[in-house]
Amino acid sequence: MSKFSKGYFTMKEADVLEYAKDVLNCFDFDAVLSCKEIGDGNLNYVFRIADEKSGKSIILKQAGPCARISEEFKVSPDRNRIESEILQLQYQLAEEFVPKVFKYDPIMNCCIMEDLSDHVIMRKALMEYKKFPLFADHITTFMARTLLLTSDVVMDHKAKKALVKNFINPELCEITEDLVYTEPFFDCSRNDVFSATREYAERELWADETLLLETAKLKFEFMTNAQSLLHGDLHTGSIFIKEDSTKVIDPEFAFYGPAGYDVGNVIANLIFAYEHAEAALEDQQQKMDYKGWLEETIIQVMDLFVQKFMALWKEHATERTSKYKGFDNYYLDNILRDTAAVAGCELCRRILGIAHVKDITSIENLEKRARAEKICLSIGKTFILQRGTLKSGRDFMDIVKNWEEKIK
Ligand code: SR1
Ligand code: MG
Repeated sequence: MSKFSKGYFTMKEADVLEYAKDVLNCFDFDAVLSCKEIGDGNLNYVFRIADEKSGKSIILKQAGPCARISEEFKVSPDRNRIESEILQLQYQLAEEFVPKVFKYDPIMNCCIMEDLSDHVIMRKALMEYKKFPLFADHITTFMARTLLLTSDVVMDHKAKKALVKNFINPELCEITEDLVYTEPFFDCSRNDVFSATREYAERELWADETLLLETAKLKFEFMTNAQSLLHGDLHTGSIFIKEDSTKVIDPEFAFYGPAGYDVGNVIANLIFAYEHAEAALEDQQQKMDYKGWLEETIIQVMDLFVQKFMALWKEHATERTSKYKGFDNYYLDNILRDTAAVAGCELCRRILGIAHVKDITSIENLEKRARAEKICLSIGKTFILQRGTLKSGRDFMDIVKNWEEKIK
């Protein structure tokens, strides 16, 4: 009996090599295998196993008993089942944009998937000022398909409820409820606030009762609106990209929630890249050019999402009442409202909460970092408070540009 069938333990590189030889039948008998842990996320361990001889390589991702970022977060390794299953489901819905899963191992809580080493993590690439002209088109196809085709508008309602049940993800949802909707909006001990930003946060966010009330409403919507099967953590660190290809990875936060959660995360994280370029680029021409591309991308993400979602609706809606005149616009309006709100929460929580983003923390000039943080917080607050009025990509960008003008 192999040590891998006796019971779960967290693997080191040497164990993964042994696992590849003993359990996986995907390499030649004379393969010359090497293994490296390459994960840099907050939760899991990611190993790349490569055969020097054939050039073949795969990824093994294992969930540990707690989060990498802090042992305080005890999260069941069953999240690896959720991740493997949703990757397979998303592959059926949007094959071009999802890595292929080869195997899920419920004992070792790991899954084996396609190696995407010819792609790079999008956040890193954006911080190197790379452009991806196909990104807006790719990500909007992925989101429109995965969000609409898993909803009650299209699915048989009993089949959809079975998916809701299968993707109940209480521990990972609790992380989002705490880290996104609660802790950034008060002086929580787990927050990690840059000293030059603290006073601004106290005055503009924590003391603003109108804002706090809105965040409470949003938290309850997140917890109760089982609208679509979400990716649940769709930031630029969850996207592998190259010029002609976009792959969405790391859906372990998947569950049935408000569709705007995914769209809002994409928008907020593009804004982090935008503010990174604003603060870090010295060359004015390069800054204008790169921010111009990001602006166009943000606008396209919003507007293409709307177009594709509505086109898919026409083609796939099955629920009788969803075809009543005006219901499609009502439904989309709610998603746009949630998109703005979630983008707002994400902008605030990555500045004040425990899990930051490198786009902002890597800004070396501390005054510029403080300005970038205040801009993100102000955009975030405005998105939350004005969420009912943002209907197009231009509406989002007007707010971004307005705050850049105001905060010097
Ligand atoms: C404890 S996990 C912290 C953050 O990392 C993940 O990527 C999610 O964004 C989560 O909120
Ligand atoms: Mg992740």
